[in-house]
Amino acid sequence: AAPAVPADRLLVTVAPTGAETSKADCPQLPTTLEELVAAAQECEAAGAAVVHVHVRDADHAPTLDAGLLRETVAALKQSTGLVVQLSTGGSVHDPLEQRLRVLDAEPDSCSITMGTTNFGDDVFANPWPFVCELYQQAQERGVAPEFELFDLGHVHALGRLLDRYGLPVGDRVHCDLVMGVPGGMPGTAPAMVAAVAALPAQVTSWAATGIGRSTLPVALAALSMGAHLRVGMEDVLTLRRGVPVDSNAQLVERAVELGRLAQRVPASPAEARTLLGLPP
Ligand code: KMH
Ligand code: ZN
Repeated sequence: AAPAVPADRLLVTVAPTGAETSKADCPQLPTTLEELVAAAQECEAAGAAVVHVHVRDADHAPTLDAGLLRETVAALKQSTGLVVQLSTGGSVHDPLEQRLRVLDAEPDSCSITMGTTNFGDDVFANPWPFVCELYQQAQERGVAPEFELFDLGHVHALGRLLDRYGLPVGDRVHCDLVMGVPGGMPGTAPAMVAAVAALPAQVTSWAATGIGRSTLPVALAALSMGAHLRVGMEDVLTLRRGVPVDSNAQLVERAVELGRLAQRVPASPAEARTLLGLPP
């Protein structure tokens, strides 16, 4: 049997940048490689174990440039112990073909969103054949998926995917409920309970993320259900109404503090690797 991680461990994933916020609107958003590495190091020191990465170009615009992705994975691996998870979601404007090629950068982990969802005024496209292709490529390359579930339909689709194609390498199934996206499931405790009740039996661990004002309610509900947390400036830019986030580390520190109150201990990167079925 795979080694167990103690039940009190809290996996904190940080999503420091995302693809939606502009540098002009939020100068403290880490968009250069130097800023990203510094943010990742601070977040690791604060208790994060996984970094979910979107890359920006020289103009601070989201990009899936293959060279930049590779350089970013290498820099994060060299300068932190964090599990490096590349986003395959990219931005709502990225073509599916380019999103598949993210895996060429050889991350430890990749996000896989389990279906199409309205995303504010945009559409975040994840057609079923694309999801199947991305999952099979992750299996072939030994990349640990994190399944992003924006809606109850995505939860059901995860079961269909695992039934059809089997388990990820490492036999661990980790997913993240992304709640409060305008177009997805709301960031509420009842929605979380419904989604968790519908998780397929193969799921071995789950986290939750609340976007914007649902950040704290979702974090508190997730902790009350013994789950893990994803936090970061991809998901929220204020600490509370009218108070901007200064750094991603602030959000990690808050997650760790909430976890401490719930008698949880931050998972180390080594424990995160075990949770995700990655080799030590
Ligand atoms: N930027 C969103 C359209 C992911 O990283 O996989 C999608 C997203 C999900 O952020
Ligand atoms: Zn993302």
